[in-house]
Order: sequence, then structure tokens, then C-alpha cells
Amino acid sequence: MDKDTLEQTRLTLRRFVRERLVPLEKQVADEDRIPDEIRRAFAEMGLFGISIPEEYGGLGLDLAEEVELIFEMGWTSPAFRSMFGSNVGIGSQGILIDGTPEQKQKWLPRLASGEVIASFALTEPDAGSDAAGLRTRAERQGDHYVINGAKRYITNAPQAGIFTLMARTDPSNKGAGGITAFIVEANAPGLSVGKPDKKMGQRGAHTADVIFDNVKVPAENVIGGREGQGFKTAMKVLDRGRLHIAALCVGAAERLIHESVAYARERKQFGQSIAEFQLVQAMLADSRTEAYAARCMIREAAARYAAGENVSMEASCCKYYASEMVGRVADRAVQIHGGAGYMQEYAVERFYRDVRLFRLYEGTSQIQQIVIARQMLRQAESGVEG
Ligand code: COS
Repeated sequence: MDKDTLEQTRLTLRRFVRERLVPLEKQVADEDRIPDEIRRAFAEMGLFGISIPEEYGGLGLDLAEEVELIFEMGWTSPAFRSMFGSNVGIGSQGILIDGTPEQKQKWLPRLASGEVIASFALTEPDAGSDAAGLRTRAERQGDHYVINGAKRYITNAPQAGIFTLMARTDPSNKGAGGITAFIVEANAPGLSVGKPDKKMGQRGAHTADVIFDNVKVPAENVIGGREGQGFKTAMKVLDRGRLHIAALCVGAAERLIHESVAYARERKQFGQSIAEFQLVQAMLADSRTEAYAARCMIREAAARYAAGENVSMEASCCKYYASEMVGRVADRAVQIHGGAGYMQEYAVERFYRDVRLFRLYEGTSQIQQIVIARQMLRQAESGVEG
């Protein structure tokens, strides 16, 4: 996309977020549901297809451009972004990065338009951080596979039309090499979705278990057509997803800072607005500094990703730093609000709970630390300067 069009798109989204979505935040949290007209508006703006190439009907943004839009989306409840987020990121990218031309042709246009929601099914009851230990089994029988197992906390599962599913095709290989990625249609007989989970926050976005009971999937639905590649596909998807989530954290931090500054200016104690107090100013300054640092590092890593570099380590640095950063910013925002920050009528109370998830999904902070340190040690071993 050319620079001017991107800037126009960003400003349109910024207006939409502030004028249409922010006033709906409380309703979405209370009803645990995003209104249908918002889904239609997202589709009209092309948001389901942000990352999908134009030849498949998407906006065709590269990751450096995508993060600029996601910074804007972070300003409002994360549940809104979640509605199209899995089509932009973890649900679609497996097909986009490693899929066959036929798979791309069949699914990407429908994902770009928002007609079909794609969900990423990796995590299991006994395989979270240890993703390579997953146990869902896909057994080849003639021209199809039979899938049995269970996935857990799957974002958008209740709305999904397809799942990009990681399952074990080689039971003799208990590690990453035995895993294959599939496209599984949600209406396949034997596939069932559990009740939406009761979460701490992010109401309006839904996660659920997905159960596979002898689900038959045609062999042509193996992503990329090759067995044993599924774990790598999932890791590539997550490299990209981690930068996307990091950008969302920056957007949320900006909103929390905005709420903090507004409250500090208006709230009076000891005869003056609390914004005059240097201990409050210190909290504001720390939040601004950290949000700015996160924004800069994400822009740098996303530009390198868009240029074709491997930024697996930097993506983890960004996700780790930005998700921890927004946790601190949310904590300070509540502190600046004082007792009011603990009350549901203030947005910071809800954001405080919503942003907690960012340190957990798409890899916990501890997993990001492991990815970063392993890469540092690998570089040292091969004599590469950091
Ligand atoms: N891109 C491409 N390939 C990658 C990769 C990446 N980013 N990361 C790992 N791989 C490859 C490795 O190169 C290795 O391939 P070879 O066997 O050919 O050498 C293979 O994948 C296995 O990698 P590794 O040995 O590092 O796997 P581990 O089991 O040690 O797991 C972690 C690595 C812990 C980093 C991984 O399991 C992980 O990211 N866990 C968190 C999962 C997660 O984020 N879950 C959230 C669910 S989505 S909401």
C-alpha cells in the first residue's frame, strides 16, 4: 500500500475506534458480545484481510504497515481486535506462509472478506508452553486423515468456520517433527466446540475447547501438502503473531496513559490537580517512556520482518517487553486513579484485567525469554556478534 493510502486508512480507523468503538466498550463487556453491525463495519473497512494479499481480496499490508493499524486498534477493548485478529494473524498465516496455491485460492478470499473466521488450534489441556508435546492424533486412512483429541482455550472457536489445526501424524516421533498442520472445517462431523470459557477479562472475545471425535479430513487439507512440517508452520505463525500482539499492547498503553493524564488533570487533592504532584508525574513519565520504547522496537523489528529478515528473537523481545510494559502501565493507571481505579465505571479497571492476557497467550513471558536466550547462545556458538 502506498504511504498516503496507509495514512488515510490509519486515520479512518483511528476515528472509527474513538467515535464508534470506545462508546460501545461497556456494552460489549456487559453483554459479552460484539454487535453485528461492528462485524459488518470491520468487513467493509477490509480489516479481516489486513495481511492477506490483494490478489485474494485483502488489503495486502506488510507487517510494518499492519502494526501501524494495530497500534490504533489497541486504543479500545481488545475484544474488538480479536474479532478479525485471527483472520489477520494466527488463523490465516499458516495457510498464507506454508499453504499450497489451491489452499490459498480456496480459503484466503473468504478469510479476507470476513465471511469465514479462522481459528488457530495448537494448545491442548496438557500442551501449552510445551507445544511440541501435543497429543491430538491424525491418522492417515487412504485419501483422508482421522483426527482425535482436544484443543483448549481456542480463540474465536465458537465463531470459527475453519481451524488451522496442529496434530500428530507420526506417533513414533513424540517431538516437533511428528506434527502436521491441517485445515479443518468447523462443520466436519465429529467436531464439537465447548461452551465459551469464563475469562478474567476481554469479554466479547471468546475462547473454548474444541473436541475432535473421529473427524475425517481430506489429505488435500494438509497445509503445504507435507507431513511433519506443522510445528514449524506454527512457530512461523507465532513469530509474526507476537509482533502483532506487541503492537496491540502499545495501543492499550496509549489509551491507559490518556486516561491517566485526563484523570490526573481533573482530580483535585490538597487544593490542586494531582497532575501537579511530581510523584504522579513520575508515573506518567515512566509510562510514556516505556510505551515509546516499545513502539520503536516494534517498528524496527516489523520493518526487518517485512524486508524478509528472520526476526524470531526480536519478535519475542517485542512481545516480552510490550506485554510486560502494558502490565506496568495499567498498574500505574489504576494507581493514579486511586480508589476510582478499582471501580468498574472507570475504563482502567477493565483494561487492567484485559491486558493481563497479553503476558500469557501467543507464548508466556517466560517462553519469550527462552526463545531470546536460546538464540543468543546459538549466535555465540556460531561466532555471530549480537
Ligand atoms: N520458525 C521456524 N522454525 C522454528 C521456529 C521458528 N520461529 N522455532 C523453532 N523452529 C523449528 C526448529 O528449528 C526445530 O526444527 P529442527 O528440528 O528441524 O531443527 C523445530 O522447530 C523444533 O524447535 P525447538 O527444538 O526449538 O522446539 P521446542 O520443543 O524446544 O519448543 C518453544 C520451542 C518452547 C519455543 C515452543 O514450543 C513455543 O514457542 N512454545 C510456546 C507455544 C505458544 O506460544 N503457545 C501459545 C499458543 S497460541 S495462543
